[in-house]
Amino acid sequence: MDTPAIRDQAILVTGGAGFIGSHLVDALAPQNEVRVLDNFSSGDRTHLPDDVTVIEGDVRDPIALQRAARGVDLIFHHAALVSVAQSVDEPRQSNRTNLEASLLVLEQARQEDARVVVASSAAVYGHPDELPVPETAGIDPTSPYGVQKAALDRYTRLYEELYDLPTVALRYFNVYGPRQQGPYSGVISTFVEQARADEPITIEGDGQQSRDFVHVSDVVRANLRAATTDAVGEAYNVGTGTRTTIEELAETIRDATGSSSPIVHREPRAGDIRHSGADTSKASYELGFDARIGLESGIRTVVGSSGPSGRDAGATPDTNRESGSYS
Ligand code: UD2
Repeated sequence: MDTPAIRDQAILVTGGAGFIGSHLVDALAPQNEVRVLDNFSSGDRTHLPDDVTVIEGDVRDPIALQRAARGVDLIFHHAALVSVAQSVDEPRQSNRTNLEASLLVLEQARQEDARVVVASSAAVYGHPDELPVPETAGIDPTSPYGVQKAALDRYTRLYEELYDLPTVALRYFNVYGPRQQGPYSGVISTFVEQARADEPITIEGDGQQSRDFVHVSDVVRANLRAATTDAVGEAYNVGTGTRTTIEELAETIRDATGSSSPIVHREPRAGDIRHSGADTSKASYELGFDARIGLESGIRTVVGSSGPSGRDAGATPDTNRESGSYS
């Protein structure tokens, strides 16, 4: 199914200079009036096209948010503190950004009568008790980050039930792609950096843990579908339905980079989730979303990108049939 075009709308993307947000902005900017609210704590100005309005401010600041959201038709809420480890160290600080500020966003959307699409997470499932995990599985987060996303996810759906606001929560699995950078960037960008430098590729634990890696251009397409669907007031898994072990991933990345890096093992990460994989049927049937980018071609878009920053890094993820185009 083709992704419906979104045009002539006033749109706010919170966290729009960040990894996922900036790819979404790229897809929306040509045909809409796009505003980005970002405090640039991890976002990068060079990732933004020229024709968007940038409001430099914190999503926790009601004045900045009000200014950014005035008159919008649609809000994509991607501003967050994404580090699970940081949420364990500083639960109140991450709660302020990930939950309290998110409630401000929902309230602002209510005032503007704007549709809201929020970034939820597979973290809501904790250690999933079934695989692949469907949206009906138990919500049992194992970190403050997961608790915050679970509450946001529920609030988002509640705003549809209580106030008739069109809302959608997207539960991202392990998102990767160009522009993923910084201290908490995910295993794929870490392994690619290590392989490029011919340094050891560091697997934490035995490498038999598995993840569902979904390319950022597929995540953008899921957002565009969520922005137009009639099936609102729902949460959807955004993954590929395919799991890959971390060991397979290390080998694939070493091959893709032609690196001579050794693959080494170190201590497993405390509290690591063993297996994570999405049941994608609800997103497929109700949202019309199916991921298109396979892991090998997706990894090529990371290897082929010009580095962590720069607009070119994420603009055209792939050129083959599984192209990273957003439509
Ligand atoms: C992902 C999300 C996180 C949250 C969580 C929910 C990312 C980047 N993070 O965390 O936001 O939603 O899922 O469960 O998508 N690993 C290595 N070597 C390294 C780095 C990582 O072996 O140098 C392993 C790590 O121990 C883990 C796996 O790779 O088993 C994935 O780690 P990650 O940090 O990329 O993502 P994850 O699944 O912990």
